Amino acid sequence: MTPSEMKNAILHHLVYTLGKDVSTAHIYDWRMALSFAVRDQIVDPWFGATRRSYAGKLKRVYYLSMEFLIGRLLKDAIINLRLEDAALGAMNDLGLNYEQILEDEPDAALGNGGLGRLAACFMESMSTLACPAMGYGIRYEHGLFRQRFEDGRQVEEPEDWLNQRHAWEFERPEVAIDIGFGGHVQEIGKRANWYPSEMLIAMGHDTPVIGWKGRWGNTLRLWEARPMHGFDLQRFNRGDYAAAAEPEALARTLSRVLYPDDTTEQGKELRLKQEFFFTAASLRDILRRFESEYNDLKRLPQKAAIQMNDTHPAIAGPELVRLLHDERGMDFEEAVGIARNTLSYTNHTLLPEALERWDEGLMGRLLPRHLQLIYRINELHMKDTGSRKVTAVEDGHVKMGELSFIMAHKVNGVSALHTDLMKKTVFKDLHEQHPTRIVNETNGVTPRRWLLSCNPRLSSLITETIGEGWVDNLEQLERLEPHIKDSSFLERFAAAKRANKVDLARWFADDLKISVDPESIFDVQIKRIHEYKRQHMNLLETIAHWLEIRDNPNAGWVPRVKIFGGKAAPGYVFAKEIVRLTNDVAKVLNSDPLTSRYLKVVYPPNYNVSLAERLIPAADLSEQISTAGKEASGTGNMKFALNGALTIGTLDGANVEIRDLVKAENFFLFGMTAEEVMERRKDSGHAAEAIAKDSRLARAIETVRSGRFSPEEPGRYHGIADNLTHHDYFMVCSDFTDFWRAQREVDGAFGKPNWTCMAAYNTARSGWFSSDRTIRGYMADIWNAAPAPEVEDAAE
Ligand code: OAK
Repeated sequence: MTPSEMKNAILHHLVYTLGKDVSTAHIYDWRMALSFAVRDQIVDPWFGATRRSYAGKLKRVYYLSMEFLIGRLLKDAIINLRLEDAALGAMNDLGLNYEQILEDEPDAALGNGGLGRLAACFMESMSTLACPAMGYGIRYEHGLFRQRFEDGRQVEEPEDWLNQRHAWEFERPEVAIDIGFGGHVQEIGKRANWYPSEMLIAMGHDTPVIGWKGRWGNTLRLWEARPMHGFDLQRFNRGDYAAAAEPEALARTLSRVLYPDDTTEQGKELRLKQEFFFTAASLRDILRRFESEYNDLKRLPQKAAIQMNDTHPAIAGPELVRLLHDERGMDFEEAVGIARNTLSYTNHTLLPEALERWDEGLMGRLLPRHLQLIYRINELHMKDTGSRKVTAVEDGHVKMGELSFIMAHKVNGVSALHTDLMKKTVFKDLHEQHPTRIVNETNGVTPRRWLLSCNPRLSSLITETIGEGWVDNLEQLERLEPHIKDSSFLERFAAAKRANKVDLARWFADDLKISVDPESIFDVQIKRIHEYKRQHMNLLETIAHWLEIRDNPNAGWVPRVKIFGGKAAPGYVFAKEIVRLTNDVAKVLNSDPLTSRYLKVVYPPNYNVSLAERLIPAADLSEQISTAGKEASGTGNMKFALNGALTIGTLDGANVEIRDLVKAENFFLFGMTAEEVMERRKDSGHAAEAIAKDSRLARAIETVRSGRFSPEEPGRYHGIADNLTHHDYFMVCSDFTDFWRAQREVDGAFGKPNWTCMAAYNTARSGWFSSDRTIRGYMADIWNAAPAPEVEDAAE
């Protein structure tokens, strides 16, 4: 497409789709017009892919996920369709600012964090690899809350991305599926009919996901809850206006809002309803499609692979059995076998507070037939394994991890360490019974968004050096290695990083009114706020460092900017205290005339995908400092390494694999191993002991306790200080001393010529962390699916 063709398409949409005249169009109108012009280019390859899946009778992958943290889509589509020159040219021609238009798009924040963002990367990779697939989730009216700071405290505001028209989706009113809850079950022999007492409709909305060079396009189908009987006209006519709208409002509640808890389980009824709602709608849609093509349900596992993204869609097991057994008359054991061969399950955390358990009473009330089937599935499992241990139901609760395990033919962890721990801990017994069921698929990230799109300077340098093949064959980054000896390459590598830092510093100055020196170390920790991720350990180290600079302000300190980003779950009190402490510390440090040249703290509010795209390319140091054994994988860690940041990290999650690949000398390792953590926890005095041994740590904790950062309320942080001194489950104190040592090693290395070599090695050896590699792994080890044959690029 040429710039002038693009310009004509934009003008056409401005007038005929949006009904706006050039003279009255706002930035929103231009963005929508550009989005529609780009979307037009998606439709043909997207339809083409669908036609080929049907014509070739290809096996389809269905990715069921409660969350898809997709972020902005316009730039992604432009890049994958290679429309940058056309779009930029058209915008210039129209006298518009291209960057500003891209920035106008709201983030689609239909997820909390890692799990949701992984689902988004997977969708893009499945399209790039021409893996016929469909994502299924919920079209939340309100995605993850917006975070604002008020006196340093986190305030949550509703996110309303759908206040504006969403340019990328196609409404599918004809894809409307009845979903029931409650009611009673009528048993007929071993089968049963379920008569729900409450019904609503799941309506589909399709978003095309286009792969690299437009060679394939899959669909993300998100369900919206609609009332079965909308508006009550009788009540309205009687003048009871609020009651007239009630059934509608009630039904819509189901897709109203994303639960904002990241890895904490709340056990709320509405949440279980959401889970069943989207899972049941998706399964019905999958079976309908299958039955339109094939007439033998026994072939389901050959033609469909259904991935459960964590346990949120775990009800898929019993529901699929119900559809096959109760509704289609298949023998129960056969139905279980077919469901199992179709289903697989990814576990994303071992934190006990995240493992879903549903009260049997609640489950029986909402899903009476499913509870009966869960009992039968359990009995069958005991019979098959000869075990007398009831697995999926215990203490009046249905355990969704165990249920998922039993109903899946493969269960995967998301990093080598995590998979290993799964076998040794939460799924120890089940693993012994099914030793080949657990497999590892280490996470990955899409290089299109997380390098090509977010870091154009580094991307251009890479392409000029080794050609463009890396974009969909990321392991080609290895070819950079010989250039790491070449001083002109290294200079350009450093220059790209510096320019990204200058951009970020300008943004901090303009948007946050904080000035930072781009020559400083940009040290970044961005992720959900959680004790196991240990933002508070990072803060303690910052405080200790600050105190040391104050003791000796002229000692030639290496300047640093500590950058934090992340949201706390609204009900997670401790995490919210960490948020506030971070802001309070920033206030004191940034205004300290003795030290602020050397040390600043920046905490931009409302961390989201777009902010990550801005911060990661400018980072020198990536903080991956979770308590070993607690972070299942991490994916931010991969994005940083890929963009030439060095990691300071523990041997946790995928850090282990990152360090193996980028080599120990290019990674700042510290802290206890997962085994050492478990061992040390047995000693109840571990925190006190660690504090007694490290005067810097003791002083930092005392400074927090003293009210130095909260003079107007000196007791504000006693809770944090007490927790660290007496409890410290996440071993902040015990790892602090080694963390401090590693940070000083960073100071020593930064600014030396070798730093750029280390950074470049990180980029050159991160190719394995492409989500293309991960998806190939799932296709081979779990889905038994192949890419569509002979696919050609649609865009050049
Ligand atoms: C969210 C809700 C329930 C269970 C797990 C999560 C979650 O986001 N887990 C995260 O998944 C990521 C993708 O696999 C991992 O990289 C993170 O380590 C993990 O915490």
